[in-house]
Amino acid sequence: MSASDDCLFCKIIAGQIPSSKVYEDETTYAFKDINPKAKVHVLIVPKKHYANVAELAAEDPAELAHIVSVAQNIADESFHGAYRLVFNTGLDAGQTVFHVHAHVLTGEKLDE
Ligand code: IU
Repeated sequence: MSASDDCLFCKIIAGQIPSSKVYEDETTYAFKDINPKAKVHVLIVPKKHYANVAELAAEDPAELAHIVSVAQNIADESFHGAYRLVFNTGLDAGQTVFHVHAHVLTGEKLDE
């Protein structure tokens, strides 16, 4: 784990860059994706900086489980508990921001 001064999501969490907040608690922050791929597209991030989901799972599995429960709550409120949870991991899988984030896609029936 190495927090970077250049990390966009660290700056969003710190309030240095504006975001559309959906949920926040002591360890976790969730906000609307600026380029939504579904009716509801939320990013959930741990406040601590981890580069990707594998690093988070190894270093703080409880936080990973918490992120899943936050995703579940968002989907319960917006689409009867149905959702897709995606962690792009690595450049070649489409990861563009290297602060782990769960994409929660919900709010409508999703393409298979
Ligand atoms: P990715 O899995 O690393 O590709 O996802 C990064 C996401 O962050 C992507 O869906 C962007 O639309 C989103 N995003 C954002 O919500 N706010 C920003 O300022 C930037 C990217 I840059």
